[in-house]
Amino acid sequence: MKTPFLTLILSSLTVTIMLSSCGPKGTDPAKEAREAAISILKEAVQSSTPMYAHQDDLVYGHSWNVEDPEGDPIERSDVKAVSGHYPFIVGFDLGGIELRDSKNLDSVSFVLMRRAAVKHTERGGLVTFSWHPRNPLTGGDAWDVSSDKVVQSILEGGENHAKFMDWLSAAADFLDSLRDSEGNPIPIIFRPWHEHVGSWFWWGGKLCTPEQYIALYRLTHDYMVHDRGLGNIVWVYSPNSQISKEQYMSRYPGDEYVDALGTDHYAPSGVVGAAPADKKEDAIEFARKNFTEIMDRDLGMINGLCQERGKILVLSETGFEGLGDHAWWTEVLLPLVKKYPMSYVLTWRNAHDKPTHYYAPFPGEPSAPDFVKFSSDPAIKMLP
Ligand code: BMA
Repeated sequence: MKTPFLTLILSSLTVTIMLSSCGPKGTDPAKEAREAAISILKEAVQSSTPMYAHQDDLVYGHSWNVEDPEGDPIERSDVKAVSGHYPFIVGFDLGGIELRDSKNLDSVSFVLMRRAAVKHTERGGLVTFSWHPRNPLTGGDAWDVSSDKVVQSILEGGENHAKFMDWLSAAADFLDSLRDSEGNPIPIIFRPWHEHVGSWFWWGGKLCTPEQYIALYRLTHDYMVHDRGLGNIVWVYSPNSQISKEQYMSRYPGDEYVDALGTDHYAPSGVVGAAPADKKEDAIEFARKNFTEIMDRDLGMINGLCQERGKILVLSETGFEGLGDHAWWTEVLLPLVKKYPMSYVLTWRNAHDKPTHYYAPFPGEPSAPDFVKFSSDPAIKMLP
């Protein structure tokens, strides 16, 4: 039973909570951050000038790693060293935040990640987050597909639901801590539960039903947005490539949960790497044709969905591992990003501890001159 006094306290508490989520003059800084990001993303589509994005660009590169997470000036970037510009968008991965680890699955300190994300935003760029969390049922990693009961176990009513809500809470705490120098939330492009039609992550196609996947995406969205007030998030849906329209849509959480539609697809770099010297040219030819055909089919299909539903097209992950095709940027990627009106194209990380695991150039790398042409093409947006 509520007494009148309790009612008064509760209603003044409600007003206080409502006011504290609003900025001066009743504005909502989270909503404003989201709207600002959406308008940048849409403008890139409308003007056919996609933004270039690179995973982990500011926190390490091909042969370097930030040593001092708290004090580093966050100025180094392989992409900038080659082209003179930072990527417009920098990607980060939250894997590890679920257990409140101090570093993510690729050993990036979350303190550094926070500082880099805020700094990049203050320079005028945008940031995007993927998440490769551990397997909440087995304790293995995101790639542990030994059980098809994981998603079921974390949804409402499942034995790991409370544990999973704690994982979401840890991720939300981190995302909520991404604030500019005035304490306002920065825009966040979030891409949870990606590549989910294939079966290499515990949330993949053979590991849960479409209903369970949709429930997982909606649970994540609703918890972040409604329970945690993270209205600054732009939501990306990005299944893996080489799937039909029916497969693409079979696990779609709904238009009210998703802002951008994407796909992850990589060039068949292994074919080029394995070819003997006298067959390299043929292998490159094959890789170009194969990648372009698949991308044409997938981006054509997803672009159609974007037109139908008023969503933003993105190429959420791509690249040629090791860049064995030195003209890949202008011969392969550029024609594709010019053909489909996409908002951004993200190439994956330049590992500092795996010499051949890189997807962007660095000084002296053979595709660097071609990347300079790509990044200075009027169709590509780098950070000015
Ligand atoms: C993969 C590889 C791994 C990495 C993972 C998450 O594609 O780059 O080395 O741990 O992404 O970033």
